[in-house]
Amino acid sequence: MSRLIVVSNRVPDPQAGRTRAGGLAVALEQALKLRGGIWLGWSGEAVDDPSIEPKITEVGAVAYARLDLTPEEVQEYYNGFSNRVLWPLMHTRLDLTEFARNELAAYLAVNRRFAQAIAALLRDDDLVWIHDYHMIPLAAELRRLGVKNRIGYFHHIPWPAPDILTALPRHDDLVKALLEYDLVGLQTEADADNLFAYLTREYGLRSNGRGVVGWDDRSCRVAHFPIGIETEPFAKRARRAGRASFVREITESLMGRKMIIGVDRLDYSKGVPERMAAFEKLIELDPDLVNKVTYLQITPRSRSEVPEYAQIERAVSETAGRVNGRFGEANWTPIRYVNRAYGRTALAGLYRAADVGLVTPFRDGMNLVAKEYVAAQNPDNPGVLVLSRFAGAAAELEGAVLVNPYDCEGMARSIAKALNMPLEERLARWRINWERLVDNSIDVWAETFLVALEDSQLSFAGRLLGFMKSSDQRFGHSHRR
Ligand code: ADQ
Repeated sequence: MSRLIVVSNRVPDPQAGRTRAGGLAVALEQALKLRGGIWLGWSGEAVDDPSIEPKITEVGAVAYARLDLTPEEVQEYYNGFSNRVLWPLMHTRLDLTEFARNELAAYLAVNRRFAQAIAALLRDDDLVWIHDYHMIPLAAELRRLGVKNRIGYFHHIPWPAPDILTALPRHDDLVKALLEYDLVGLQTEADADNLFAYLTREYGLRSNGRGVVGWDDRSCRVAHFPIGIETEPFAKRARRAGRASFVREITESLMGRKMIIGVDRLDYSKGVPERMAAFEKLIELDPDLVNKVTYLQITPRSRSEVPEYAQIERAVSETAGRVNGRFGEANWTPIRYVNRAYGRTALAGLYRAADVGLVTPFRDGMNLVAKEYVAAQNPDNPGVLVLSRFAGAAAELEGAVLVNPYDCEGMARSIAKALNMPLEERLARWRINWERLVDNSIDVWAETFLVALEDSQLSFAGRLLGFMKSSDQRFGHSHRR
């Protein structure tokens, strides 16, 4: 079995306590332990004169290789191009996309530095798996250094429609760099369709029917691999958490009221203020709910140095304050809004204690909270997932009550429906969702991606025969605009 090299913007610190490690980190570590290998990325530290070589910590068969960045790189590569250009663009928020050429230069430079660090550690047969939008040009940089290994990329966030992507100056460079991967994984079929639509429109490239596009002597397979969660272990955690004093205290404090839960990083893509407004509308439409339902919104701050995140923080606090001021009573706070992170077990227990899981992003690659909420439910008396149709998870979780986050009243009515849903319907909907989660847990996801990546060079000869391209449609020579 080939060794595995995982690359992501951040690498977990193997020496830090890991009670908060999410399913993705656990699954990647599992794959690394199985194959042996290296996890390389940013240490999270900013220093004036970072070493070119990563700090390496070995734990069993896995080496954690952590690179520092300069403060300017953090500002321009991370806060700038990654989080003020690619993040809003990929979430179809052109109004928030702030393109600056110096930030693009820093983004490319950091990718080049990562590529040099990886190339120095690489063996011929290693599989390389790169994660997320911070690292799109990494394969191109590695190829420039002569690396011939199989390199796969997984895009955790949505891939936008071609019209949106082409609003990015130098979008073609970004996509050309993407095509240097052997395998590009997206969350949903719709995301993959958006990328194919771009490739066809801009370059005249088409899939050979198996998701492979090619040009000159290279080829790239594009496919969707919906990410999952650690389904059974998370369900077990939730069962155990029901007995924990922390969760019991919270359920007792509800005094028999129903609970709605929302759990999100504080991010404008998650639609938190609009969700609170829908909760306000719900009480407005049904005043009988006064003092009968509590909405707990758990939202740790993220990316606080990016101005749009300070704005969303204000908007969420203001909306929660308005709703609580308007409907609250001395003995009832309609919205409990907390800005902190919880450990996995506490979170699992809170999901289980909630009658409704409210997940209403405007756009989301997948949304793992939706899946965690389902996994945490009591199979004999499950709560109801109310889910935005624009979350990647909506393509799989057919048992959810789907909502349009742009429609405040529609969301309010759907929450009411979820709160009043009879047990039989709750059971039927939950079972549909649970089965999807069992079939596609995160370890299955990781293995499926890696097997596809391993296969990607084996079928190379076959691909060359299958390409649907003509000489005037060749990538790089046939810009139609
Ligand atoms: P995120 O945008 O971060 O991920 P999501 O998929 O919901 O969104 O994952 C968030 C994770 O953080 C969940 O595991 C959740 O439990 C955890 N979390 C959130 N709030 C927390 C809190 N207060 N305390 C503790 N943990 C908390 C990106 C993409 C998603 C995609 C994932 C994975 O934006 O669309 O699903 O990557 O590919």
